[in-house]
Amino acid sequence: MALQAASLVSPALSVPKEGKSSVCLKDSSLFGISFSDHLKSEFSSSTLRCKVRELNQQIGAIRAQTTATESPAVNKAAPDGKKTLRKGSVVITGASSGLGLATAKALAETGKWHVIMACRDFLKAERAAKSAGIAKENYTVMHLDLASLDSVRQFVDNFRQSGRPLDVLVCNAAVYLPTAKEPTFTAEGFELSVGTNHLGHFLLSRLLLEDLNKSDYPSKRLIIVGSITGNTNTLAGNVPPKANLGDLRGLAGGLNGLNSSSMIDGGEFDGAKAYKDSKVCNMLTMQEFHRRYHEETGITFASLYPGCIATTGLFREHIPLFRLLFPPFQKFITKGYVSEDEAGKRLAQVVSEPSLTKSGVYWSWNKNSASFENQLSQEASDAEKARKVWDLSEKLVGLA
Ligand code: NDP
Ligand code: PMR
Repeated sequence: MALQAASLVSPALSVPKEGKSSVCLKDSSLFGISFSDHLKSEFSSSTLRCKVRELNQQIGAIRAQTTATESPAVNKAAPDGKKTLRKGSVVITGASSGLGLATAKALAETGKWHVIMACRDFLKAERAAKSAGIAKENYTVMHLDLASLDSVRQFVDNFRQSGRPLDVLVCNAAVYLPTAKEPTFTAEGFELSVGTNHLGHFLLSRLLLEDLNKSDYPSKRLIIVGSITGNTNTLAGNVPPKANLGDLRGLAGGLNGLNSSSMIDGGEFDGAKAYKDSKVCNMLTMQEFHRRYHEETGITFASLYPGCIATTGLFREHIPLFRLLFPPFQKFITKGYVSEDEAGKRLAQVVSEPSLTKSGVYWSWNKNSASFENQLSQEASDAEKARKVWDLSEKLVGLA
């Protein structure tokens, strides 16, 4: 059924049968349209964005000083004599739009969670929270730019100063740059997609593990959002360019595009592949965390594919025609589409459902929206590769 989709698009785009290699899809010819006309002029807006970010950082630091008082997870002296659980405290990265925002909303609505929205654009996040109708007492916005390791460390300091406990961390933010002809880089000079989606989150979660460990909440969790497109054991994961970390030579060289490739496998830059590779790193990192820390800390480590949320900002850099056709394609052809609301409820389950406490698991949902433990591809479940990615990432983010 899904294969019929191929006939809707240009002959340059041929869909491979599972497990078989195929003609390489050049992103520049997706739907038969040249992307160059659609590339945005980044320059004029970037200076302005820098200034806004500086401002955001300052506001973030001030905000974090509005200290919240820590209370034990179980309040023994509730007025009616019953034991009550305090509000859970969850950090969600990239909660200013899409899945992160929908998850923040779903959790805040229960009245059982305080959501720390860890976002690179303070004002956007505030506006998003307001327009989603999240009540003021249920969220705090704190500045975090995952494309800067200094910002990650600053966020951790600010969070600690806020005095809030950390019960659940959700690594959700991501960038996807399918039309980029040349790589762009994080503050430390890592290719932007892997630098943001993987390395920024790697440092954040490594540092915050200590805080999670201190929490007295009954179920502590670290969740890293994965995706079907990083899993080559699926049809979606076989749409070229396919994820492939190779022998990690580019990662070992620092992904800087100077004395090393900007791609993990050492190949030519390809923005769509870089995103998929970053998702493989996300799923490998979750499992490596599980192997290293689950037994000792009792923390649940999990990943998930929430469904295809074809309407989110993730596709903002894609050509307009893709953005127009992608939602109906996913709704009517692949039937993999989910709304932002539904996807938010799914991730909220992984945050809070007592039935989803199993660690080391990659969750997915079936047609009836029931969760199940899914199989990762061979590469995304390769323990040896996970260990190597962990060791190399430690060096790049300055932990080793
Ligand atoms: P969105 O673009 O709507 O959300 C991504 C969020 O990440 C935004 O809030 C964005 O901030 C934030 N972000 C980007 N760069 C940074 C940065 N440097 N520092 C801090 N935050 C940053 O996309 P989605 O909601 O779709 O994506 C959320 C997650 O879901 C991602 O991990 C993605 O891989 C995953 N996913 C998405 C699927 C889909 O079909 N959409 C399918 C499978 C997985 P800002 O608002 O400022 O741009
Ligand atoms: Mg894909 C069951 C089939 C299925 C599913 C669930 C997805 C999800 N996709 C499927 C099939 C196909 N896609 C087929 C047959 C094609 C060829 C026509 C196709 C194409 C396609 C493109 C060009 N799909 C895409 C793109 C993107 O640019 C998206 C991407 O790879 O982002 C990294 C994407 C996606 N398809 C999905 C999902 C969930 C995505 C996007 C998001 C992600 O992984 O985060």
